[in-house]
Amino acid sequence: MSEIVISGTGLYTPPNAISNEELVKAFNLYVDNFNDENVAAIEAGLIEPLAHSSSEFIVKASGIKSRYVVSKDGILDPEVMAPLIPERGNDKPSVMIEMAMHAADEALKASGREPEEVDLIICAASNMQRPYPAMAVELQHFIGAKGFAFDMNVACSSATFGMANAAGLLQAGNAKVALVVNPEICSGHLNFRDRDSHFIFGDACTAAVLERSEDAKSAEQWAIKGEKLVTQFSNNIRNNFGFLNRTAPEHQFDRDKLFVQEGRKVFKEVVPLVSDLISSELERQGLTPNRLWLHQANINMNLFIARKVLGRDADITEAPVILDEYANTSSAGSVIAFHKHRRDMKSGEVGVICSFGAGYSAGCITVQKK
Ligand code: CO8
Repeated sequence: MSEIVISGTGLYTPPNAISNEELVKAFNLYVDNFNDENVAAIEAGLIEPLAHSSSEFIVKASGIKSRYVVSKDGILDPEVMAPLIPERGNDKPSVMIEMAMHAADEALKASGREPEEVDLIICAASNMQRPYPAMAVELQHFIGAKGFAFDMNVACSSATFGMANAAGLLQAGNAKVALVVNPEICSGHLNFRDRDSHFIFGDACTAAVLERSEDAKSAEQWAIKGEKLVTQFSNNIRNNFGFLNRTAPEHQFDRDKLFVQEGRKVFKEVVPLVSDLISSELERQGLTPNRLWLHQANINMNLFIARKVLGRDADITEAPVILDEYANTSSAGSVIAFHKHRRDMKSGEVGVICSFGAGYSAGCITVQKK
């Protein structure tokens, strides 16, 4: 079987940063307005007053200090509390694909490939801007790629599941140059009025080029030594938005039509699932990791997982953190960590790109620098 390599990666970071302080200020204004407007009902005991959020809590509970978003103003307007992204004509690249084009451009340049050499595109993300035509086919059109393209959604694990699928299709001879993009506009499905989760997510897009080792020509290549994907049903992270919502109009805009989670349960259940996945994969391959590029949801979660896998505390270079700056960018997170924190590694060193999230789903790609 041919060895598959990652021959280039790219990252698109939206231009608008929001600090915890800015986000909390807007949230607390919304809370004050709500409590003022409902003072009579609150005093009568008919509804509970809303509570303030705090930057200190956010940093302590998650490690998140800021995030980037596609559109900032609406999120910080207590009357809106959502990004405002105007619709575009069908002849223009959609927002997700514009992000993907930036990330793809960087990844293709790094791999020494031209867009027209790409013959497989997978757009793997936790939400698609529309059901059809596939986002990936739109990207294929706008960059002038050949072959075939399709979308897949495995929530936060979309990138690793996408890479594993691309590797399989390359190995089977269905394509020669694969591009996997992960445009995540998490701000579009986050409830900025929910104190428990308003701080969790940010927007970003990553891209990776995969090809057979014998075809690759980039200076830096990462051989895929193994892939392991797992899923296990859970209602603890859920979003019930979908095409049937309008068929039950009385519930169309309920809270569960955006991201909802039982964060503490997720933490407890996913840490062992992921630690076991990475450890068993490395044992099966007889490899010792030099680096863990983990999904970027929560710093405490990553410290736990790294400690279980390594059998000791990881230092910051062994399990790099980008969630402090980017927050949780869903499937893009582990790839951002890989993209930004690998240049110092030497030939022969091994790392694990590992994602985990809703489903539950977890994906683990072991790579070795050539
Ligand atoms: N400010 C101040 N206090 C707060 C706030 C706040 N904003 N929020 C909650 N509190 C309070 C609570 O009320 C509670 O108070 P009390 O103790 O008096 O009851 C206290 O703080 C503790 O609350 P929690 O138990 O909820 O806090 P945790 O320590 O558990 O931290 C976290 C919450 C950060 C959410 C944490 O549980 C966590 O990170 N869990 C893991 C979650 C995770 O990894 N989820 C993966 C989701 S990503 C995914 O799958 C992709 C989905 C698709 C993308 C969607 C994009 C929108």
